Amino acid sequence: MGITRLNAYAGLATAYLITDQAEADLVTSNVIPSTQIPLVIQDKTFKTVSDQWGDPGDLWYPSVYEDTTTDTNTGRWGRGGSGISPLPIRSCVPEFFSDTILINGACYPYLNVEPRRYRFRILNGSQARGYNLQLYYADASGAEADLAKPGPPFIQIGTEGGFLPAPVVLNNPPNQTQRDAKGAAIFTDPNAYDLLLLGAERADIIIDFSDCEPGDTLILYNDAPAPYPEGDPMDDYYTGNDDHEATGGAPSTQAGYGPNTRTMMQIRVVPLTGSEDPYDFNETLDLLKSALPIAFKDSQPAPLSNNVGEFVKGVGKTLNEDFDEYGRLIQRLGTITQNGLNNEGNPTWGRNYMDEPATEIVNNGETQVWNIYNLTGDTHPIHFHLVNVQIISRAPFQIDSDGTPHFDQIGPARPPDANELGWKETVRMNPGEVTTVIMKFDAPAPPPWVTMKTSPRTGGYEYVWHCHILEHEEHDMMRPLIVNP
Ligand SMILES: [Cu+2]
Repeated sequence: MGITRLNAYAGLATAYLITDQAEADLVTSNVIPSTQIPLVIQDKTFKTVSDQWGDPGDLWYPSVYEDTTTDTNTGRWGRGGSGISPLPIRSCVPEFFSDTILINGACYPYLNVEPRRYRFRILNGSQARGYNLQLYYADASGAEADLAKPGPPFIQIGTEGGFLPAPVVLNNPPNQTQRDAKGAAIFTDPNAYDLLLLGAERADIIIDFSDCEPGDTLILYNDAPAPYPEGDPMDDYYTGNDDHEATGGAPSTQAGYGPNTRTMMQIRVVPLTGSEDPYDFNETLDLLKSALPIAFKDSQPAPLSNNVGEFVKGVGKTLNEDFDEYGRLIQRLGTITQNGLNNEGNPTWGRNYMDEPATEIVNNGETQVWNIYNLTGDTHPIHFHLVNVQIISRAPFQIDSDGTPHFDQIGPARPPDANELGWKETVRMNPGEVTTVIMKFDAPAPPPWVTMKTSPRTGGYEYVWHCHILEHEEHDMMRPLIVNP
């Protein structure tokens, strides 16, 4: 507790691939390809200067300013001419968006593919960064995406909750992030992104490269704003981006060099070896339209609600942004019962992880609907332990000019995206929206040699729900989830 963000950052991340008979049947019948490649995505930042904190190539985390010796703007994280001396050591940061994307632990990797179908198991293991994944052919340099030349489409068949009830075609053509005049993403349009993954979200996709020619080069591309959805241009690195040195940021990225958070991975098409794939994109999609609903039914619980797209009144929860006792920005979970005033003297609904009493208490086997009102300016990937949830709807709610939210005044609800149907365990919750989820709290039946222990603090089986932006979950966007035996 308190070092998750550092452990995840310092170490390599990987994933477990969990299988079952429904999946094995799809592979045996060649509906989905047997070749699957995990893509574990993390963002990291590497030091460029030697100082008392380390050397070039070492991982850098924003605990110190890189340039601590002069008041110039050298270094990517100089003091930006602040004039403050000495600069403070930062105890925590609200979030951390790095400048270099690693896939399976490698910077700017390439992958050889044959002209056939591949299955990719994608995990966003980043601290805070989201990805709007798209695929394009490379330009003449081979290093940059040609945004006018889309690559093959994706067929998404699953999420972190398992198989989808129906296949979803993405990158057909790619949806680049739509931005308003200020550069903020327009998230209220459910089609304003392509394959969007915030922290801990996962996607199971099939790409058919059989229309590509050996020698073709493709680029896996991302243009999600960070933070999502407003976006700070200083966190968006690409060739020719604006020079941000005057405000303590990075210089413009030169062609052929990093940092670059848009150009993620190069895919090189090599000649086919062995026999051709039995099915192409259209045949695969047709087969999945009949086979995936069956695999979903055989491997997943039935959906709990048919009211998808409608607002259903349930238990009210809130996502809150406050300042802690040291004046540091803090993100917290809460209920819709006001919890006093925050450090600025404004009403808050947020509670710390250890605040008594626990507020999420359910009975084993109970089904609940939660309406989670996001009072902050960020989209939070809210992650549920123990349960997978079904998204019912997202809808706007009202906040008065004095900041008072109205937990009853609901605008028109919209359904989850097609690739959010079925089961999810990490759900994007957008600012100004109430996200409604339904879930059934079935505590697992342990094997006979394991004794289920109740929590001395709360008397129940204790789980958690939390934001999966790592800097948020630790400060202090997590609450206990108590299941009464
Ligand atoms: Cu968060």
